[in-house]
Amino acid sequence: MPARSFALAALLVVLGLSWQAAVAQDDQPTVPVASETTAEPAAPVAPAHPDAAERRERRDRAVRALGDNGLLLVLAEGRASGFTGKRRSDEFRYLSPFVARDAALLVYLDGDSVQHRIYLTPRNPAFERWNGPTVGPGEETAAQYEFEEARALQALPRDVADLLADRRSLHVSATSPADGADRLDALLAKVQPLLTEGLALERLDRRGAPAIAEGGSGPAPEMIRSVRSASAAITSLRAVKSASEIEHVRRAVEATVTGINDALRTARPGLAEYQIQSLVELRCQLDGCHEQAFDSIIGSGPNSCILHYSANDRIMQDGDIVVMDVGGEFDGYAADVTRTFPVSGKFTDEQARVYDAVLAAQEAALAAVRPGVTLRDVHAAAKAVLVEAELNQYFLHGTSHSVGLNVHDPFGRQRKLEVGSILTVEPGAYIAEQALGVRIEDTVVVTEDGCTILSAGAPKTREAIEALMAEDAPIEIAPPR
Ligand SMILES: [Mn+2]
Repeated sequence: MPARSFALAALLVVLGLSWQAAVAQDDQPTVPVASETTAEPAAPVAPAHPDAAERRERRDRAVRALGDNGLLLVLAEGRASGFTGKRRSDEFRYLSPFVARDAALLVYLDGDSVQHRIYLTPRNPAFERWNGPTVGPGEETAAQYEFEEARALQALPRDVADLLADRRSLHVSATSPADGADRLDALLAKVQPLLTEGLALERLDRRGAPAIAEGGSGPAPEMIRSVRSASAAITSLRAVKSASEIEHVRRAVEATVTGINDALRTARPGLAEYQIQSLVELRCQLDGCHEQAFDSIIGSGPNSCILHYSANDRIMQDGDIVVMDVGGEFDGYAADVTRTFPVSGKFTDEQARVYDAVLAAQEAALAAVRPGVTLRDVHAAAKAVLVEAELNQYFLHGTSHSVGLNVHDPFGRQRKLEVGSILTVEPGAYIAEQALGVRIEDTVVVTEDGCTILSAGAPKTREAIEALMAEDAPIEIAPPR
């Protein structure tokens, strides 16, 4: 770890110097290099962060979608974990170019223009000595990340109270613990006494009804400041991906496919599920994924029927079928791909029968994906095939979910797919009494006349899977016992 920190520091120095060189070339005032000064080295003025402009545009659209003198507050919070993603508040990540603990975004309409502020914990040299540099409030941060202001977190309650003097609503993104619900309560308790005299906060639930029943003699309507959820507006934006988001997911899927294909070449009876997991995750990381988007599922034999199996501690046996549901995460964006294979390299007749039915269902569902249909329509297409194959009773979950910053990205139940929506298509059948589970899952992006299968590089027909499994393993792995 120390060696790594040193390498990072060296890299930062190199980047700083090359940026200064670029400035000099452009005939702009030259920033003094460290060797010309005897005092502290000049703080490098960082160029704008590559994600800053797109995040700013998202905030613009979010706040304009709110109407009503749009005032949007987004809190960052700690981590939740599990299958719904292990995220620092996704809505914060969607709208902020960097992740910070104990941070907030405050975005508001000011006449025709949108003001963007970020609130951060002031930097602390003692903390940074142990934990590394943090991003603090100040003009440099504001410039680098495209905010009008980067202020100290302490100023947030006062600023919210001031902005509420002439705005009727505060729209908040903090509807789950991961999105900072606890911190929102604490913040609002600080805001209330700072409001202009006579004004009162009123929490509304997700449907816009008062969360707490009003007494007979509450404040006059014009004195009420409503606290509403902004999630519907943000979710709506997240349902259609930008070109850069699609590219991020594509990178994550590509790394995942490489891992799956290497796993297929490597799997054999006697190896442990976790050895296959390790190989997939190694490939993801080598291909640029910092972490996995969710806990890898390598379920062999009976575990193939456990939908969220993640212990991955069984030794794979001859005759087992294996459900491998994995996804790398590239710069915050998830992949989600499942392939099912026989650990011996050859499907049995019964495995083949179920496998082919699930594959037919998946192909029918893929054919149904296009702009204008709902996730329910896609599910119906898969279901019809499995009903016909008399396997519907073993189909235990939905066919599709949205994918993005979260492996289970939010997506309205009634919402229609649009060009740029990203979703999974993943029917399955799980016959527990036969220890025979099959799931086939692709991550796809909706196009004008259908979809592009981002995970098409991983084989799906029985023939293609068996052929790949017959290839040499890319890495020697010995059975653990
Ligand atoms: Mn999935």
